[in-house]
Formats: sequence, C-alpha cells, structure tokens
Amino acid sequence: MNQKKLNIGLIGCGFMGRTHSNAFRQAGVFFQPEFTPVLKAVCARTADTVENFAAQWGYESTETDWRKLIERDDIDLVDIATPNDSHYEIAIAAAEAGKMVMCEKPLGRSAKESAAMTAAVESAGVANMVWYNYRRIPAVTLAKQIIDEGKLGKIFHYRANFLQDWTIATDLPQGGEALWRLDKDVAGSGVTGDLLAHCIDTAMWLNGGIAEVSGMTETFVKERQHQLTGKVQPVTIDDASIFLARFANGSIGQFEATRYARGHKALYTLEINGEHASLKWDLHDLHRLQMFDHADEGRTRGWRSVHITDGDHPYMDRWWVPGLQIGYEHSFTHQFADFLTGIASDQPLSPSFAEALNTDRVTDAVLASAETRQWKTIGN
Ligand code: SOE
Repeated sequence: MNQKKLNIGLIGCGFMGRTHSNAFRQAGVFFQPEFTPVLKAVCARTADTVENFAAQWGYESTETDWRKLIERDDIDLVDIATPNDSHYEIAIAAAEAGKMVMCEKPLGRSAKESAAMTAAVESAGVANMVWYNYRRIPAVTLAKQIIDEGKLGKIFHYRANFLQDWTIATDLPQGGEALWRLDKDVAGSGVTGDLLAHCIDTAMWLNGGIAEVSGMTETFVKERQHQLTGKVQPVTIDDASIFLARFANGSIGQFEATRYARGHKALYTLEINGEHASLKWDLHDLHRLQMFDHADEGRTRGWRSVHITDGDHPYMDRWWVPGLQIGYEHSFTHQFADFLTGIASDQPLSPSFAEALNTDRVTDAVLASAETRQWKTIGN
C-alpha cells in the first residue's frame, strides 16, 4: 500500500457530512488508492456537535470556525457539506488558500455564485469536484457506458423524475438547521436546485448539453412559520418544478421534481429512448438497469432487468461476490475513489465545478422560464 496521504478537512456535520465521511473511510479501504485518505479535521459551529461527530467518525481534530480549518497547513482537501448559502464563501477562500475543494451540490445558490466559484478554483489551479453522487451508482455508470458505446443509436427522448412527500404538512416550519431547504435565502431555490439539479446533472452526463427549457413551478403552501424568527412568512421556494427541454443532440426531455407526491420518499427515475434501444433506472431498485434492445431476437425480445452485481459491472469488483447488492452510500464512496484516482494520475475530475456551473445555468433558466412563462435558452 502506498504511503502518500491526503489530509481531509470536512466542513459540516449534517446528513451530507455523514455520507462524505463514510466515503472517505470506505474509499481508502475498498479501493486502496495511491493516496490514503486521512480524516484530519472536521468543523461545525457548535463545539459539542463537532466533538461528537469527530469521535463517531474518527476525525483527528475539530474546529468551530471554517476559516481556521482552511488556514491549517495540514489540510490538503477542503470538503464542503454545509447548507447552500455558505458554499460560495468557503469554496472561494479554500481555493485562494491553495486547497483542493470538493463541494456538496448544488454548487452555488445561482449560476452567478457558481461562476465565481468556478473561476476561483480554475485560477488557483486546484483540484475540484461537486458531489453529484448518483452518477456513481453502478447501474447509472453502466448506462453511461452503454450510451457512449452507441448501443442506443440516435437519442429521441430523455425523462426524469425526483419525487418526495416530506413537506406536505402545513404546520411544518421553514428555515433553521433541519429545514433550511425550505428557506430560499439559504437554499437558493426549492426542488429545482435540490432535486432537479441531480436529474439535470445525470441527464447532461448521459445525453449531452441542454439547449433550451420551458419550466413551471408551484408553491403549494404559501406561508410557514420561520424556525429562527418565529414569524409567519411567505414561502418563496418552489415546492414542485416541471420542465421540458431540448438537448443539443436534438432529443427532447421532460423533468419533474416535487416534495408533494404523497407516498414517494426519494423516487429518482430516469429513462432514455434511442433508435435501437432504451434504458430505464429507478433509485428504489438501484441495483437494476432495465434495457430493451431492438436487436434481440424477435420472439424473446423484451425489457431485460439486469442485476448490477457482477464483477464486470462498474465498481462491483471492489465489493462482495456476484449477486450481492450494494446501496446509496456506495455512490459517494465511488465518487471519492474516482477523485483519489484522478488526482494521483492527473486525470480530469468529474463533475468539476465547471460542469456543476452548467447544471446551475439550467436550473436558473428553469426558474426564469417559470417566472416569465417563456422558453429560455441556456446561457453561458
Ligand atoms: C432532499 O431531501 C435530499 O436530501 C437532497 O438534498 C439530496 O441531494 C438527495 O440526494 C436526497 O434528497
């Protein structure tokens, strides 16, 4: 095993702080990369929280001020897992301090923020990546390989949904530690930036750039008490967002995300239809890829459900034995393992800040289209 170390400083101890920490630990063990990840420091505002988190996940030290963490000489990589309103400031400061930067999605609260963050990492020349983890679910990665091999032929359609139901209760407050996703100032937008951003990232990865969009959003509960101020305030995030898209390759797409689809907790589905074949994937059955291939012999032609657990499936040779499944958390481990391989071999890291900026350009255009009731061309 190589002795090179990569010292990680994580900022943020919430849900994403946990998924990333698990990835840092598992990637080192299961992928045995050239750089061994070291959980050097973790930062959160409250001393108790950060100390408990450090003890639970095995971080060597703690900070309560992210600026101090960035100043430390013993940190190589700054990982941002805080709510969206601090991504901008932390990422720019980390890049200026010459640190590698990984950032939770969405990159910024708007393409304007993301553009400045991208410029900062590019002018500092530091390694950078954004945690659009669903690309690294083996079934989704296999879909990418099949599409890139040309097996689908000309693409006609792309469709994706991300459905949840956790904000239906009218007495759910907005804002604060657990509910910042409902506060526009903190989150930037509602489901467009939170959920559709995942769908857009995967879509552009699988099917290329999006040229124009026409969007529609709705806020079903108009006022909620703010957790921090106690005041009943207008809700300004989008609870649901739907858009149509034209891809640069001539195919057309439809996308939907909502937190009001009763019964659905995190149902991310995607489908792509080409001239020769189609592929379908579903997060609730994440270890299966559905494929219909028109080249199959006619009498037995039909949808195949491929169980993505074999050694020749992406990433699977690192895990158990054929037939045994892995889960959601592995997508983060795979992403971090790819990051470590990328920095060791000087290969492009993807999704980079620049790619995540393109996603934010699409989410901005969806919101602008919904507001103006007009089609919007994706700018740059
Ligand atoms: C929202 O509920 C959320 O946690 C998103 O913020 C994540 O990005 C998504 O992967 C799961 O749902």
